[in-house]
Amino acid sequence: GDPANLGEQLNYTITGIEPGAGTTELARNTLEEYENLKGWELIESSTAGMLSSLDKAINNEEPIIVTGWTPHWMFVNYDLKYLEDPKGTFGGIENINTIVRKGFEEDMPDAYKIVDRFYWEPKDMEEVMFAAQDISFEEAAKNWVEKNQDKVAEWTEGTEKVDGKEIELVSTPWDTERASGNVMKTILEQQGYKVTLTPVDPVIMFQAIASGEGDVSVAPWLPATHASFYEQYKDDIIDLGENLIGAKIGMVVPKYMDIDSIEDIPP
Ligand code: PBE
Repeated sequence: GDPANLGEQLNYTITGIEPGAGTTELARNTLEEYENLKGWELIESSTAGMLSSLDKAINNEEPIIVTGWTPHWMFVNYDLKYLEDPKGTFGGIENINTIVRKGFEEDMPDAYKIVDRFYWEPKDMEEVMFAAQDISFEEAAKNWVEKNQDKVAEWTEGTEKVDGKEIELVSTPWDTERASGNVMKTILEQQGYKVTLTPVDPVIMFQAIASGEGDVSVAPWLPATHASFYEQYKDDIIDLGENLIGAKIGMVVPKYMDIDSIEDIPP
């Protein structure tokens, strides 16, 4: 289609996700930072809503601009592209980090060692996420852990099994984190811990670890996606660094659209 009419065709809207997502905050900043987006509006709804709008647009070969991220099956099921982001408002390559509450190392040194060593690749996370399209995340995570006992053995090496010690694992509700949360839960359970996995909004996740209500999270997206939440709580949490490198967020469009950059979106 003719990019000049894009604004009218899309009613000057970008299809967003949950208000509490880091992606949403960065998308709001993006709309402020790019001069050409001054008249555009971010429609905040839900991931499911965004995906159904995307599916509908693609079935009708209509234009659509969504906020999207990787890893995600949307890039497997559809021909999509990230819009270039010359101002870098969505960050670059993202990591997913592990954070723990202060005192966790002293209270549970063995569990601390395990979560500190936990590191996997986007393809591992994708394996769990894609399997979970047909089975539950719990089952998909258990299968992954079973298949990867060599990796798990490296993470648990030299630690002792416990008998029902409780761990509060805090996560977020997206598929990426349902995958990592259930994998970590399965690993810790295998070591004898009793694990509660609670998905909450990103800001609540940081707050829970900072207040000590939560013990561990493997869900923070950094350095950009959750930067403002991280800044707010960084003095009250322990950051154990990346558990995955190579995530990404941004504005995403079907490949058949004639724009390649956020700056190509007509005002
Ligand atoms: N996400 C998936 C989340 C984190 C994981 C990119 C949609 C967000 O806070 O934006």
